[in-house]
Amino acid sequence: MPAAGGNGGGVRRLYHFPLSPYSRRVRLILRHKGLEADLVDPRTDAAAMEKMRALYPMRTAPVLIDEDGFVLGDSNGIAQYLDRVYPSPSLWPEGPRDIARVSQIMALTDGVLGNLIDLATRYYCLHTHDAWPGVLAEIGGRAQGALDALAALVGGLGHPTVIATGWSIGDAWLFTAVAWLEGLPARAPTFVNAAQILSLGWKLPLELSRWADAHRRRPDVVSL
Ligand SMILES: N[C@@H](CCC(=O)N[C@@H](CS)C(=O)NCC(=O)O)C(=O)O
Repeated sequence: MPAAGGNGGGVRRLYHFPLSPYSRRVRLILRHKGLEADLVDPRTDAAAMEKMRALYPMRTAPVLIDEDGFVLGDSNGIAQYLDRVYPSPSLWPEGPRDIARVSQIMALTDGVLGNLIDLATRYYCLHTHDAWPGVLAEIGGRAQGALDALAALVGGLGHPTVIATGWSIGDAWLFTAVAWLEGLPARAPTFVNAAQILSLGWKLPLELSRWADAHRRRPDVVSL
């Protein structure tokens, strides 16, 4: 959709939360494609937060305003848009087997993040309700199931990246999620959302941290 009250044209802008995996994966894609963007952190600017929320009805970060004025929310939507409008270099693999693997990793990763974030932030005010243990078991259990499935997937790869030929969008999705989950304990003393996410009782499989080890020193990752 064309930007309503966008950035006036010319400058690509990304509303982002610097440490959020959803925002970090979009920054990785922009970097991969050599696209510059003016980064706006709405958590440090109430007016920017209002503006971002007005631009995308789901009221979440990231939101991209591209140079042409098109406005997109949701990291998946932004990724699809960027890959079609700026196709080279692509982060998507070729071939059904690799496309299937990458797509599944992206869906499982989003399942983990969405379920944990929903429980620990958006619905956390219900945690004293009688029904909460059942909801936590089901929705948290799905997140744990997705984490375990991701661990099994990367455990059986036989190469450091999700597809044999190198870094893909599947790696960007999974790496930023693993790094974010690993970073929660350090943030918990000063960031209540992190403490609440940790309180849900999930466990990050060791295989996922081991898998991430191979990618921590990538220049694009380091510069995030
Ligand atoms: N499906 C969205 C999820 C984005 C999302 O949940 N972003 C979080 C940051 S981690 C957010 O904006 N939370 C603020 C809120 O929900 O009010 C995406 O892929 O971009």
